[in-house]
Amino acid sequence: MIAPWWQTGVFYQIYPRSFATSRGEPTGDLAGVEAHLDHVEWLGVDAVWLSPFYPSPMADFGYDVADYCDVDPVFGDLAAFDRLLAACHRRGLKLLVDLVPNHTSDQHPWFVAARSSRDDPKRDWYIWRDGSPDTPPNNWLAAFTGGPAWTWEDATQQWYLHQFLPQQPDLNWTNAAVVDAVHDVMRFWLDRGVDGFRIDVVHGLGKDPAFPDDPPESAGMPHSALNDTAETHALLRGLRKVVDAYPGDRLILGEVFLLSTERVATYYGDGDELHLSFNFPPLFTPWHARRWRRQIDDTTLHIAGRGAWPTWVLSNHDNQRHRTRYGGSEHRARAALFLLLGLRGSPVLYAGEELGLEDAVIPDDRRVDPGGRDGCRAPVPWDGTPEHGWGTTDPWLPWPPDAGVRNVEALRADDGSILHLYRRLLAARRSSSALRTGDLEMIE
Ligand code: ISL
Repeated sequence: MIAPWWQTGVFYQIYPRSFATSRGEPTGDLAGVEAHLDHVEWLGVDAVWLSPFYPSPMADFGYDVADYCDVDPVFGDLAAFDRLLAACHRRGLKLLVDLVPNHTSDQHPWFVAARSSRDDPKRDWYIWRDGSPDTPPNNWLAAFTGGPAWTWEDATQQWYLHQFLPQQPDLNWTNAAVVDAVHDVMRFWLDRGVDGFRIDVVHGLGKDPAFPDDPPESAGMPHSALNDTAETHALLRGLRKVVDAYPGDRLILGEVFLLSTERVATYYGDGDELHLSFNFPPLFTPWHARRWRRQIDDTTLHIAGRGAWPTWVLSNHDNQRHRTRYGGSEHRARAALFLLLGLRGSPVLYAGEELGLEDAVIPDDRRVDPGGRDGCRAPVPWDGTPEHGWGTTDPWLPWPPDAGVRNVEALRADDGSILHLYRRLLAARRSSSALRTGDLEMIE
């Protein structure tokens, strides 16, 4: 059998706010992405994953979605999306959009209706509990705030659940109408021609119906890193059926943020849940051979061991860039690429790592993310001018370090740069079936 594209290809994550602007704004947009696809194609990746661009109050910079089927004016409009998708396809690039089904924005019309009254038909689309205003229904903690994962609604005298910010209420996936509504959202984008979805917090959808307290040994952990229930697997089989009904190998790549590879592996099901899953324990592993060896063995045992295909990722929009995490040395950033592209599985790159970018230093008065993740979201510098190709010297976040020399134009002009190393290694991987689909054997 010929391996599908998502098994042989390399993914490239674009965080649209920080990639490129077409109109000299402090934030990037879809037309800016389209205008820079030359870079993506030249680099030699196979698929783009685009972080959310939907209408959003931006409490979580787009992971709080107020309309799943439109584009926020900050990023453009649906026509701009269609142009970007067509441009990707013309260049032979696949395009994944980010599906955020665990929660909506509190400004989503569904939640606006749900919170309006206990009798509203949408009330049960979210998760409500009775109780007294001073005692949350259980001890679950929200991500980013560290406070309870429940907020008391005075107007209707109930708590609602939010595994993330209070502005991100969790949808109630036991309600069949919610399931149908999200399936329809998927069809909306599949019909437009997307090649699949990266699915946010996909392990979060199902909840233990007893809503038990999180155990004392995980005190301080957000519930979102612990939620791991049987209910979710049936829901995933449902999502999988939606994409499988379309021709052309459409993909679901899930974000399963559980800190055990053995548990992550279960979200592949029996080939009937996720095609691919992120697996973050390696991302959190320091640059240390023995520790990495253990992660690789774990992945081989648990993911490859059940006939599933692993993914490997070192950087994304939620974590310090790996160059910074590994101590800042460019030598190490280069070595890390050999590791990333040499392992058995599908690599996912994060835009800017090919420039060897480090996290930006964010002064206190420029911090905007409630989760403290601004550093890795600094705008990509395209050239050495003070505006770095953005048409403004003052983008939404400070530039990454050394942007005057560490930018696309300068590194492209230097054949020995890390950017050229990325391009050469990606080409080597593409031309070697051993690197793309071969086995992995460890040599002591
Ligand atoms: O970012 C984290 C810790 O700093 C993770 O725990 C993160 O919350 C987890 O990976 C889930 O992330 C996803 O969903 C969040 C959103 O803020 C992240 O950007 C997204 O990747 C809520 O939608």
